[in-house]
Amino acid sequence: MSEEQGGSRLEALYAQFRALLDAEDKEGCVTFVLSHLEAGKLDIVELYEELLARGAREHRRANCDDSICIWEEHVRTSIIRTVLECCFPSLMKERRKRHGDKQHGNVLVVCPPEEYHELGARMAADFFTLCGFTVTFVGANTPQEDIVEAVGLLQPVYVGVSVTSPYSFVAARSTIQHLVDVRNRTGAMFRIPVGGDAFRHSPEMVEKLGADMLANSYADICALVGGVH
Ligand code: B12
Repeated sequence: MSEEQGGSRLEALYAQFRALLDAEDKEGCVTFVLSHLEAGKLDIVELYEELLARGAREHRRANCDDSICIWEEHVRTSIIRTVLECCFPSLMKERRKRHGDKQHGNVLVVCPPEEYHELGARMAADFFTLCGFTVTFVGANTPQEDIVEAVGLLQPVYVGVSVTSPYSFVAARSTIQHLVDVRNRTGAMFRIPVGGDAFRHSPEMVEKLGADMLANSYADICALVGGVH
């Protein structure tokens, strides 16, 4: 299939999924996605990047005049989260197909304290899984002492830090500094990739926060893990 045909196929699928999401039809969303995955009309990465992430970002506010409608965002995020959980068996099947029982090491994915956006972190965690890692997704608003404790216990090769709100940069810097201190003190070799919407307009923050690299897509994650996918 040409790139153009692939693009219009995904546009058509997105339009159908988006209508179900805008109608807050959770069952419809799950059924639509599972049936298309099963029929091979959609793969996991396309689903995450072209349907779910896009659906989260392009939020239609039906019930509020305000520019931000928190309760609607919660409902929409919760539907997307349900779809993600329902796709977990498909994700693991795809990972086994690509990597068999091989393990490329542990990965931890966290959000700094007061960062409540966790959908992107969850998708990044699943992309690491697809690349053959054993992933612990810790999620939103995690105290830095707990992140450090988890690192000591799990001995990860990557500790991914997700930042969506620019307000979280201060907490992210502090968390990353703690991680760098642990790395220097213990001689651990883990790397600290960062990702999330906050870097879209501020890529210079990657270095300012002390992170090792930026990754924002499945392709970026595959590239940073050096072709193990
Ligand atoms: C959903 C949402 C929420 C939900 C989050 C629910 C949840 N459980 O996640 C709720 C309602 C809680 C929320 C709260 C708030 N939100 Co909000 N939210 C959004 C929204 C609509 C979508 C975000 C999202 O899920 N995107 C989809 C994900 C999949 O995309 P992504 O994060 O980019 O992730 C991808 C990559 O970046 C990458 N990635 C992500 N993390 C990582 C990590 C690693 C290690 C790697 C390798 C890769 C990676 O992988 C993903 C897949 O490709 C955006 C609007 C928008 N257009 O983005 C606003 C938005 C982010 N929110 C915003 C704001 C302001 C807030 C609030 C302050 C609102 C308020 N007044 O309370 C609070 C902040 C709470 C806090 N302290 O964190 C602003 C931020 C802008 C800014 N300059 O500050 C936005 C942009 C809306 C806007 N236009 O104003 N929000």
